[in-house]
Amino acid sequence: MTKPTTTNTGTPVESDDESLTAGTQGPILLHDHYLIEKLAQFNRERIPERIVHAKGAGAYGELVVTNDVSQYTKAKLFQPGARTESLVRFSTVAGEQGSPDTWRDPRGFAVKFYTEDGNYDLVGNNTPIFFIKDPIKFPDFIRSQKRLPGNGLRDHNMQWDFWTLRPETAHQVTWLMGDRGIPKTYRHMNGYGSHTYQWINAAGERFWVKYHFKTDQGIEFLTQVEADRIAGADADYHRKDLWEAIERGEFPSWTVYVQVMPVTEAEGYRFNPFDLTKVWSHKDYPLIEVGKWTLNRNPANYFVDIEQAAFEPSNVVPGIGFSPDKMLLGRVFAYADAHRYRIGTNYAQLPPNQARAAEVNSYSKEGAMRYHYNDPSVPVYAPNSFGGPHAEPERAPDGGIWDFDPVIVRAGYVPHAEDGDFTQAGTLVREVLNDDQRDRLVDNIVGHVLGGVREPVLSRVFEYWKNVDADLGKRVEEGVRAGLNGNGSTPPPAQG
Ligand code: HDE
Repeated sequence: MTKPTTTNTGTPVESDDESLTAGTQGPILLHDHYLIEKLAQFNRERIPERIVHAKGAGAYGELVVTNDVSQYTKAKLFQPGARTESLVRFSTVAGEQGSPDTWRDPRGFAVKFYTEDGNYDLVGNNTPIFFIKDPIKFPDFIRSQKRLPGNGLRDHNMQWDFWTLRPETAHQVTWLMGDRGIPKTYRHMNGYGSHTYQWINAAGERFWVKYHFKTDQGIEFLTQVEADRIAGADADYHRKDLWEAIERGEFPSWTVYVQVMPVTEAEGYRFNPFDLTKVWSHKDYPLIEVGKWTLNRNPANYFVDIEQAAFEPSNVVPGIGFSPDKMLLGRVFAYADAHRYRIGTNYAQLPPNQARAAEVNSYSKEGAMRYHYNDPSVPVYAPNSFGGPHAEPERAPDGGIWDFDPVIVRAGYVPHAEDGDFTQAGTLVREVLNDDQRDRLVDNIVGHVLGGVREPVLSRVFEYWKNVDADLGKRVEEGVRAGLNGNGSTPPPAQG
């Protein structure tokens, strides 16, 4: 027996098929408020898509801690045996909401943990690094990866113009143009916190940490040819794969590890440990197992659970803090700001964003779409004499404190002994990739560059890759020149 259709306020409706008119061919009547409600609601069904990471997929799951890392952190979700409900959203970066899942792009790996001390969000990617190291470059970087202002088209020349003018991008671009740039599915890729975070143990001792989510499904990728074919056949290939795997009861899982660096070692480490374009060698700081993270429940409603999900690096809990990584500190501001704009000021009251294991006693009140409110007997100001919530510094996350030189400057990081824009990209190419992976890297770069890169950018591309690795750069230049008109000549320089 189906339920009766009602208006949004529960009044049964006369018809979902015919509008109210004066006679069968007369005017539609203004007081057909149900018709008006339906059309007005339809016009307002969309919220702005995420300005980056607009296309994605998500699921619920849980983290089970399998090792004792309490010597490094007092965070309750990381205590031995702890089980914590979790939500994840995987995504691409540059594509709009309807874009193909299999475009070459880093993948978002945004994890929310509903801990008993409030929500903890670890908003990472499927790569341990990123293109840039200062948040002030982020709008410029993203615009160079999206669409030209005139014709609204994406443009490889613009992408490579930015990348080759900011050489710190080389490490991430090497990852992007390699096999990791197009994962076979969201289940067959690793996740990383990417930034350096701070862990604080019960004794108040501090450690720098990096998170690794290693897929238990194994790393698998799509070649550019496979990805292009799939993009044409099914734009939602990765979203469908994740949904169907969980529906089949084939719950994907990842083993969570951390690298731990004593705070006293940061200054002297051969790479700047807070530079988001760099990794820490696993030889220097081996992976320490933390637990098993499994996805075992599909969202009940895509819009409510995933489109309205709000992940923010500012959501940290006691035992976890920030670090001098400027990109992390920029994100600590930006995400909640984006959510207030994109979802609405009371977004933390929506189902996927509500604290589940912790009680909320904030002094926030009113504002658009509010539907949870404090008990009217609780004062709406602090301090107060009537039992309102009060801060408990000893319980709060201390956000992470660290020593620094307080002189105010606008300057890049001071390079450490082995820091360099191309150092780790070169190590990746020469020591991590095998011959087949290097061959595919060259092919992918050549194919992407042949997609419209022109002088003066083209010469910089060849120099960029020769700086990463001389042989790789030589192969890229040969491949591109052979591809351009077949006789090595290059097209006229880009106009304007
Ligand atoms: Fe994001 N990023 N980001 N980002 N990011 C957003 O938040 C931003 C960066 C990442 O599935 C936005 O709600 C700034 C690094 C993921 O909902 C926005 C900077 C990493 C997601 C935003 C960065 C990420 C986002 C867009 C430079 C990996 C999707 C809409 C300082 C470590 C989360 C939104 C989801 C989303 C800002 C750089 C990952 C605009 C300012 C580095 C996975 O707030």
